[in-house]
Amino acid sequence: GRAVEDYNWAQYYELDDTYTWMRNLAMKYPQVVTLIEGGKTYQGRSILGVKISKSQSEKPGIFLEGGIHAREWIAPAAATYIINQLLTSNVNSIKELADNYNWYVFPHANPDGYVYTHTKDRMWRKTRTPYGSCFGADPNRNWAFHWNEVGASNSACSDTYAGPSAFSEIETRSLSNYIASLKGKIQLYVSFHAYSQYLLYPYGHTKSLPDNVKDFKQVFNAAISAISKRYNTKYTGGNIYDAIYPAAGASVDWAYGTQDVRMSFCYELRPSSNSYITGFKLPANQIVPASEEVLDSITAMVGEVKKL
Ligand code: ING
Ligand code: ZN
Repeated sequence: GRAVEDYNWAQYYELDDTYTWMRNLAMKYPQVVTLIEGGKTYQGRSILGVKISKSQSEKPGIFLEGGIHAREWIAPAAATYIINQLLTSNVNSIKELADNYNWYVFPHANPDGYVYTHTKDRMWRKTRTPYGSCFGADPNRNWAFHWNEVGASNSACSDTYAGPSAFSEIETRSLSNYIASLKGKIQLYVSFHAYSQYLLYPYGHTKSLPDNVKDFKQVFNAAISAISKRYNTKYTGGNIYDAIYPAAGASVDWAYGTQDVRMSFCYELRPSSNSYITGFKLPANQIVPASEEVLDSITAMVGEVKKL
């Protein structure tokens, strides 16, 4: 096995390398890191996560989901960066995040898809469940909340295929069961995607705004202000339906709409949509700055949620 020290954020990793790193973390920090199998994949892989908890006392939980779309490689990289910072940083604000919250971090919500982007097709987005002559449902259109009402496809060959039914994919079904098992413990749910530099909040299935939209706007403002401080990176956004496009069956909507998770956000990470960089192929030398600024943003987000 590779030593924890050999893993870094100067490159993108294959699934097994990151899983080895996570397993090694659990061995290196046995009092703090618990390895979680949050779910399974069609091809039999684990959806591996870590719980980071610095004491047994009851604390609010923060759930981070990365990699639900296979080709958005910066998403799992940012998630692992945050895991590492929570465990090793000497910065006071980050130490406080680690001390005062229980963290549930799943860098790879779609492992089969991620492996496929390394072996066959760099631009793959979906799961790898066979559907006739095509493969995969969009795991961010498959959650059981206003499933398939809008912004999803009924064609198995489409990149936004909703699947034959809500939670048809074992990935979303099993991970959602794990999340449901945490019911009442999650204060904030964050989903990492790419790209466009947007911060989004519910809903995706309707133009109607969540009842606590005032709180969402307050936290949103703090979060996008913080994300620009370090490198002047501009994020915009708002409610999913208006800020990007109608899209039903997303994880953030399900968490907010069915799990009493009152704060649920999605980051569309670097690059911006008008960048010269090809969207999903963010150069590896931007993993660190993109992750630093999103951790700045989450720090501000958590601080603002605390004030509500
Ligand atoms: N964008 C997201 C997508 O699933 C999104 C946008 C986020 C929709 C949250 C609904 C909820 O289409 C990318 N790039 O995947
Ligand atoms: Zn995505």
